[in-house]
Amino acid sequence: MLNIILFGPPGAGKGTQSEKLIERYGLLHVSTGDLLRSEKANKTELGLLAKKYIDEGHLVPDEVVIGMIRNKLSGNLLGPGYIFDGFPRTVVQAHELDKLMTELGTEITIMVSLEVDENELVKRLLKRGETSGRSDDNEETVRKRLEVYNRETSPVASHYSRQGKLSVVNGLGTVSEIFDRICNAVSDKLKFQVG
Ligand code: B4P
Repeated sequence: MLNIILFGPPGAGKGTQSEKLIERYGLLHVSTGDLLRSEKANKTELGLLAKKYIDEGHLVPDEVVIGMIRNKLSGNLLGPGYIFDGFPRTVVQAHELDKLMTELGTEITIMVSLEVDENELVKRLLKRGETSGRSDDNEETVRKRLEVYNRETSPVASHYSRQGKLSVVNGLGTVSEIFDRICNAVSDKLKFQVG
């Protein structure tokens, strides 16, 4: 199986690149942002709980997100692999994901971390906010999300670096340029594994 974590700050292009990676590798998409937004839109108990965290730019509590991931993965045991988009976002979530992968008899192949500077991130998210209707795409919430990312999420990269799985990719450029960089990182990793 090929299991990719697409990592990076809000607006780095995780959702954008996930769509292309799914097409290329036939992976199953697991986006905690999309799952939470769908719960929110359906006004489920979980969605109502998540709403206040998302609208303020905070992370949804680990136990909620982990429960949601376990539900999503159960019953999908076999397949070409997964692309994790926006998950894990804390070191606790990373440990849980590693445990879950072991339970499924597989492991994370690579973490691709998209690097984009803060000015560009803010610009992209405010631009998306003009049309997305997303409650968290406004300047105040975007700044908060970046602060939360730097404090709570960025340490997750060191977790996978210690496992020799981190690959840092420049996230500036056109969508297809960045996609080519990601595919090169994935094939280098696969070559290395086979060799
Ligand atoms: P997410 O939905 O994961 O959203 P994101 O970080 O905003 O976006 P992404 O990086 O995918 O950006 P995109 O490709 O769309 O999270 C939303 C919220 O949900 C979080 O703040 C949190 O509250 C909660 N949450 C989610 N997962 C959680 C977890 N595991 N634990 C706890 N809470 C969790 O790109 C952004 C924009 O840039 C788009 O408009 C795109 O068109 C543009 N763009 C992309 N690539 C570009 C390029 N190369 N050049 C120019 N523009 C580009």
